[in-house]
Amino acid sequence: MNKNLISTSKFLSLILRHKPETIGMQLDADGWLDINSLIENANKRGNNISLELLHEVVAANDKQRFALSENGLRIRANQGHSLPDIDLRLLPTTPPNLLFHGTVAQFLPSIREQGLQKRSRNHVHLSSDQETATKVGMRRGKPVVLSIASADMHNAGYRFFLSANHVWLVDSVPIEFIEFP
Ligand code: HQG
Repeated sequence: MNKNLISTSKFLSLILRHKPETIGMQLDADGWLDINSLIENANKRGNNISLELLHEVVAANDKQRFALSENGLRIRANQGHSLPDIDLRLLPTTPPNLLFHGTVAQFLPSIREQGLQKRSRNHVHLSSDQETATKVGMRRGKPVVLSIASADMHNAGYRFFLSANHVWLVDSVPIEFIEFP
């Protein structure tokens, strides 16, 4: 993604995951925003976004962070929200045997005590491959990848959701399902 696409993607993440009030807006209960109003409100506040640029960000996004509604009139983030009342209406899904979580060493003592917690987001994020988890961990320093016994966890009654961009979402991961490296 080029610089303009990256900064617009970051701006859209802010609006669609965390702080729509930055441009005086509120998301629908299932996370959608009307695209025309988004562009209008963003531009009113000095963010230079066109419909074309927004479509380019959605299509070119390295993680497919955003989705358009079927009629193309609305946009939402596929995952990563911190806004408490957003329900993406994802269906509980059976996970693979193992999933992965990328983190850093400084969090391990607390993770060993509490398991994985969602912290400021609405879910704990897990990946189906170690490479993605490594990249997630790298955002904070030297990555540490934890293996999660997701099938066992699912059998124990925990619900898993798969976002439209293939991120696995859970409410928490208790320590007994975490394998530390
Ligand atoms: C850690 C990015 C101490 C957890 C990525 C993580 C992802 C604990 C941090 C998405 C803990 C939360 C999410 C505990 C968890 N004690 N630390 N008990 N439990 N943690 O950013 O998973 O590029 O909310 O290990 O690719 O890092 O934005 O979660 O380090 O998919 O699209 O607390 O964000 O996607 O950090 O990243 P985050 P995450 P985007």
